[in-house]
Amino acid sequence: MLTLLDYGAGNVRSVINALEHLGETVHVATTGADIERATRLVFPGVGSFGTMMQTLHERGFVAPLRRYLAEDRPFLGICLGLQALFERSEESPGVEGLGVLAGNVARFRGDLSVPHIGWNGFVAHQPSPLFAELDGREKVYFVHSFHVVPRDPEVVLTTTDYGQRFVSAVQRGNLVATQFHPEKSGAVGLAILRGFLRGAEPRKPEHVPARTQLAKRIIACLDVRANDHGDLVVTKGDQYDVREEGAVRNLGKPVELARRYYEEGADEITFLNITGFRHFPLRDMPMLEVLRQTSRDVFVPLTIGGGIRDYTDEEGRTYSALEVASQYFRSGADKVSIGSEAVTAVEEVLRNGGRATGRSPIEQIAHVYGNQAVVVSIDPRRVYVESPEDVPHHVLETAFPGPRGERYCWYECTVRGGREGRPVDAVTLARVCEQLGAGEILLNCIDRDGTNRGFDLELVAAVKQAVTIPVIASSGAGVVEHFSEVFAQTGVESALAAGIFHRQEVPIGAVKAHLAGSLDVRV
Ligand code: 1PR
Repeated sequence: MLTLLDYGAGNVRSVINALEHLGETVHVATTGADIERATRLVFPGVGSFGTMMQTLHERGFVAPLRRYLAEDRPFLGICLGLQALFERSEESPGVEGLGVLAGNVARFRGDLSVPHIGWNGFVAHQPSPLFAELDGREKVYFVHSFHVVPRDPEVVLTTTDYGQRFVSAVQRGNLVATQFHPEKSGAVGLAILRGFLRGAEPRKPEHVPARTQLAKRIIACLDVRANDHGDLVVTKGDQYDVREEGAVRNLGKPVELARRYYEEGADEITFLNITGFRHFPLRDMPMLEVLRQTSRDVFVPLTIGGGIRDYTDEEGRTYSALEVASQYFRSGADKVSIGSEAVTAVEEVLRNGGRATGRSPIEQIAHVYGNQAVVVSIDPRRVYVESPEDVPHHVLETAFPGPRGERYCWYECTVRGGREGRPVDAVTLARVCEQLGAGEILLNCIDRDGTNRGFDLELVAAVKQAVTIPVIASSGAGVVEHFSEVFAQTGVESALAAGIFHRQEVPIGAVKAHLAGSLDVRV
């Protein structure tokens, strides 16, 4: 019996989807006895080490899990399901892990963007059933801030380079566990899962890279809303105006387009529920259904944004932003993206003399689901000024002077889909959101959105320099050179586009082929 251990945090749905896609029937363990009965056990995990261990104890999973592993029955741990096997983690000092493997879990150190998010390679150190169909050149999807440090070198299955070399999978007998997410690693990940499920003949891939490299990610973004007939459509604005001759532009159906982008090689897919600020998303059930359907056969990370905020309905029932996010995760999202509420939270921190309140959606969602699950989406607009002293904001000297020859500008954050400007600049917003626990910044730009004029490199560079979390450059991509330009000139980890992909002007494959000469990409 294939059993999945669900301790209630994060997106286990995508692991179940991947296993079902491979023809398996998955039993979800709800008691220790379910673990006893398992013949193959999969333990995926996201969130924080401490919360995970606490829940494992509360549900009575710890002793049966230790027994299962002591008997060397087939086990696949994923992400925190790998880290749980060790004695302790720097993430949650004082909390004991399962201690099945000797060693601990450490945070990435050094001058690196953390979390380590994206597609990286692996160096195989021993034969494994997981490698049955691989040749060693593949890339797999990672998202984590901590990595395991085993004391016994014999258990090391793979290593990966990210600033330093770290252990990215372990194996001992029938126990195998990966830091990467096979369920989010496209066809390669499905092949890895198949190797485990079939108990394939252990094999070592023929290609052993000298070192591995994190790929630059290309993200396809789908702005979704109901059109005037009430159908949920993918739309696209020009500088956020999605209407053409009065009607909402309709560029296709969300699930179909997402599938197309997956097949064309998108490294990640983002859905933005762009009227989420108006309509409460838990009422907007079609959006949850879009996620459910997409995650059934799209095996790359899915991010969803729009309407993540506290809400009170007509009957006076209150929903927290965390509950909204939880619904999104349960429906298949790997990350949520917060727009307007991030601006509100930062304004509150600034009013509070720079001190966090602990109440913001960013803090609450990051606490439960981990920083890597929280993206902050910024919608800034350029405002020109004569001199840096004119405004109390982060001001840049620009190579593109304003209409009256102004040589300086700042980027005003907006809320409600660009409808309302707020007195916070994008650089400050990104910095404070990082402090609050955001794991990634999705940096749009209203001036460039839909223009095909290229990313606003000045904005992207300023935000990238201000934070250590990964930054996604967005808005304005028109030709493949815009991608190489933004990677070369700003150092961002990923770039997002919408219009050129929807209109099939520039296929994702063409972007990757163009980048492949000079940068590492997943092909
Ligand atoms: O404020 O938490 O409810 O989130 C709302 C989300 O919806 C925000 O992330 C906000 O960016 C997004 N949004 C709101 N209104 C619009 C609109 O277009 N009217 N879309 C909107 C934002 C920008 C990008 C776009 C890139 C690339 N669209 O998503 O995909 O600019 O486009 P391009 O390659 O065609 O230039 P909340």
